[in-house]
Amino acid sequence: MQAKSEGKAIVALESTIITHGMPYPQNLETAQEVENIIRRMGAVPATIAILKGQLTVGLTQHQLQYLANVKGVVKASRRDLAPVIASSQDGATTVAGTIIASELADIDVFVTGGIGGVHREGELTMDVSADLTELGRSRTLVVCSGVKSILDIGRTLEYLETHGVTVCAFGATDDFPAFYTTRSGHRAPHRAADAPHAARILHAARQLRLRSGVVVAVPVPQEYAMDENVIEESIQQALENAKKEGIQGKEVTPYILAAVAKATGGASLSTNIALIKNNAKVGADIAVEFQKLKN
Ligand code: PSU
Ligand code: MN
Repeated sequence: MQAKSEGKAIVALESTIITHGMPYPQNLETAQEVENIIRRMGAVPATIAILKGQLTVGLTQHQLQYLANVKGVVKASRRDLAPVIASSQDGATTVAGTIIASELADIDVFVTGGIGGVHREGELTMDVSADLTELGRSRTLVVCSGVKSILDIGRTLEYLETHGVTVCAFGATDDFPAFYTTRSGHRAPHRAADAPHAARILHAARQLRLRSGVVVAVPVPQEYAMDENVIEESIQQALENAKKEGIQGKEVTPYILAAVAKATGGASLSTNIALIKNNAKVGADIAVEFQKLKN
């Protein structure tokens, strides 16, 4: 990759959010805007996906447009990567899948909206996102807005602790954010006060040769945050419907995301778009700062 050989700061972006997380055309518009924000911050965006069996790091505009529109893209987490490639299929990488590709491409920072987690009643269903185990065995720094309250946030934090993932709340807060809302009521174990601080944490982790990741959790800007009660009500409803309809496995997260967006009349989608743009700014800032420490 040219950006790599020139020593530029690169920011990885996932593609499941494009194919399974947002409807067209907002998915494409958001993906393009996020890339532009990263460029304006002086870094290079690299959206990652599998195209006709080819693991592609740094989609072109044309490839981005294709992915945002095409049907039948496989949501690809760790377990799915090899079969999708072997069958020459299109695959959208989840956070876990994108982390694997980022490591292969030697990209240090990855920006997304929300990571997967331990699902509510996960102690019974054992539905725990592979994103969490991947964070435990990768060196990537992931910028996100915490996990959605469709998940069990307390247990998600416990699971991350078990796997040795460094979790930091970003800015002047200790509260781990809950994606649509700025606070989850759960304390993040650490704080990264600003981008240089986050970069120093990543640098220290590298010096220690830790083979585990860092999560930088950035709360959605207050003016775009949703009302806690409104969001909780639509989540409850969505979870009930998912159960009734027998939604299982990898379908659960996309189903609930779509149901919540519908129930909130698109308000959750606007919040989702606002927070990922803000995360792109923070992530690019961290990548640029980290690049300085590396050189
Ligand atoms: N959360 C979101 N939007 C998303 C996802 C999560 O707010 O698009 C996607 C991410 O790609 C994440 C995946 O890695 O869902 C997690 O899916 P699962 O819960 O099935 O592991
Ligand atoms: Mn799952």
